[in-house]
Amino acid sequence: MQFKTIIEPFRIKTVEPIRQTTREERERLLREAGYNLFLLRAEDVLIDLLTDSGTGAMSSGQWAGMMLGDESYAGARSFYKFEAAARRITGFKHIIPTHQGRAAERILFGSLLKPGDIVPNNTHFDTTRANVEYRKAAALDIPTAEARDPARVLPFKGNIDLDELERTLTEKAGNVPLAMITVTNNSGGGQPVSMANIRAASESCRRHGVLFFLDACRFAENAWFIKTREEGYAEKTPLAIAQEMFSYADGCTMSAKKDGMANIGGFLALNDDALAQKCKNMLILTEGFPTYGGLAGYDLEAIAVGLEEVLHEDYLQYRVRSVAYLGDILTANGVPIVQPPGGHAVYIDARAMLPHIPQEEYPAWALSLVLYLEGGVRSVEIGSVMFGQGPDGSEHSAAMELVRMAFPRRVYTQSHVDYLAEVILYVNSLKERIRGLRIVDAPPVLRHFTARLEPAHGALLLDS
Ligand code: P61
Repeated sequence: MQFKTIIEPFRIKTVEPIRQTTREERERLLREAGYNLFLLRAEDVLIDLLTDSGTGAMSSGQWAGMMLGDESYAGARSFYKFEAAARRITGFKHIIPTHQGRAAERILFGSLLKPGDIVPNNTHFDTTRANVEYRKAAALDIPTAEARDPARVLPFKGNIDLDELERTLTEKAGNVPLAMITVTNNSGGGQPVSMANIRAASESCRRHGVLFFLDACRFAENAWFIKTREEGYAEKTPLAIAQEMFSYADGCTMSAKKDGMANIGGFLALNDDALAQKCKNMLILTEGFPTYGGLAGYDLEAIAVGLEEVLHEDYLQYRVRSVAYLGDILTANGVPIVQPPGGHAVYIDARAMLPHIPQEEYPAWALSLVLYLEGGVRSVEIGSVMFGQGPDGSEHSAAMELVRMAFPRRVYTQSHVDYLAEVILYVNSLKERIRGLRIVDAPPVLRHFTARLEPAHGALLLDS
């Protein structure tokens, strides 16, 4: 290749205006939203990095597919296209559409778990943990020890701790109906899992007669990291790598809002006939008939095309590079981030950046608010507001205090990222002045979505 600039591998056919607000407006909006970024109106956000879930831009191929949507209740043509696309990648026998990832989780765990069971995972994402705990089972996070050090640069920090997995399967025999690996490891910094780790975890589960599932939301990004970082995979296509990843599993849950490149959708896929039947029965109860599962025919079409496009090498190269581009600027300027940058997001290590704010005052939450206040940027806290509440309502500190800036797929350009970097570096220059918060009001589960907070030190987010 003669030129080294990695360009966005698309041109833009439709645009959506974004709106500038003033700092004074944002100060008021934050107060009105109970200092919770989830409670802002999206039109009051300039650059929205709350999530990469369902926020991507669809391609002309996907929009064209939407017009082909077959809206028949049973046996729609769109379902068979969707099923073929998901099966080509995963190889699983039963492909069960759901309206999004958490519906697949609820159905799977509802069919498999009983009170007192344990589910090991490299790291459960919040909805996965909540769905396990809702069945009165325990969600056990066992990432590799090195993942706990945000500053360490290693190729596969998403790996599961294989010794811990083996110990859990041995000591808790009879109480572990399934083990999971989340690719990439979202709560752990968007870090990839190596093929060797997936293979070994699968072998361990098979030896113990325990089902092994992938939480496959970001399978294509994980495949790209395997291609570029793991020996023996450089010459393989992302599709072949993804197929190998899935070949070690008995099934997967999938949110098509991520690497399905769609705005809504998901699926549960698995091989076991009896379990699939049980899951389909539950699907009919709350999601819909098994050939649409809570989705419109046009959604199934968009996902079918998205699953094909997400494995294109030029797309994956641009995707991972655009995240690393921000990570590199922050690192060069001394902003502590989870290293190396992940596949879908850059995570600022708020505990390292704001050592003066105790975890009980939610440093990552505070930082996310100041990024909005100063630059109109919306990120998400992955820390003690999101994960600091036990199923019994008790309060404890999360393992890490992170601010995640997730990149919607194919939405922002390099100048948006340059602006973002400028905002973060400016906020970094104010960091000693940032103050913590307290929770005023919160629901018993998944509290970060609706909690209301207030500055813990008078009316100040930023001390003068
Ligand atoms: C996200 F603020 N993730 O990362 P669903 N597994 C994994 C996910 O990342 C995931 C789901 C399962 C989101 C959306 C989100 O508090 C939040 O299709 C690894 O969203 O149901 C979703 O898939 C669930 C954002 C979820 C949040 C919960 O941004």
